[in-house]
Amino acid sequence: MPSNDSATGKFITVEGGEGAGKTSNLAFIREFLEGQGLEVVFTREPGGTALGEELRELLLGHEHDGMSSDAELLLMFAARAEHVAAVIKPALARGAWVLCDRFTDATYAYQGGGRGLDRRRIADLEQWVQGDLRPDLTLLLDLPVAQGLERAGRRSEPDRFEREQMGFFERVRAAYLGLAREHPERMRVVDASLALARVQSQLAEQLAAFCAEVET
Ligand code: Z5A
Repeated sequence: MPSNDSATGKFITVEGGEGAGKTSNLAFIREFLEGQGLEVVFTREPGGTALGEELRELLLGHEHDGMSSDAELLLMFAARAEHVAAVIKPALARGAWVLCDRFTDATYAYQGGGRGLDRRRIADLEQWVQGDLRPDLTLLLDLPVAQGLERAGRRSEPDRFEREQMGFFERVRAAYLGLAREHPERMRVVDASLALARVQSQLAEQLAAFCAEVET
């Protein structure tokens, strides 16, 4: 199992494309972990710090609609650098578990897959900003793009990413599934196309297996 060099806590990330149901399931995951008696630090990307939340507004808002893909990538990692240093590493070091709504897999999927940026650049930034820090468990909520867009369409005003076209989201999904094949030791694909109760039973199963593995 991948681990965080000096850390004692565990780092869990949740990923997925448009309308995959991260928001609908994060509270469930958090409650599951807290039910195991764990201290859980719940956070998100981009964001998670005062600086990160400001960068999130720049990244998701429409004030800079024409931002270059390179600027977008670097802003994601600027937010991440602050988040890793100020929140994630300190929490893991004191033994807390960190539950993060998106992390670097999202950069590989959206900036790498979606925007077509060279993944070696992403890998260089990942190494620079994170060192050896990688998630211990990543739950990937996967569903067909059309179904996710249909679900997301029921919500309010689309952000800068949500305005992208079908092809963009197909590339994002393909990149996520490629990452899951590349990292079977930490990534678990959950079928998010099913009814919420069935999605949550898959999540509970994966979390129980992970907690059991950590205990041994
Ligand atoms: N981004 C990036 O490009 N690079 C990076 O490195 C990072 C992020 C870290 C913000 O992410 C954007 O940042 C994101 C990628 C980019 N852009 N996009 N798009 P975010 O996570 O904050 O935003 P989001 O992807 O739009 O997630 P969300 O708002 O949390 O939505 P969701 O989690 O995908 O879905 P939901 O709100 O839980 O559910 C959507 C609807 O479906 C809702 O009405 C639910 O009631 C319904 N739903 C959920 N599950 C079900 C089931 N099982 N059945 C039926 N209906 C369901």
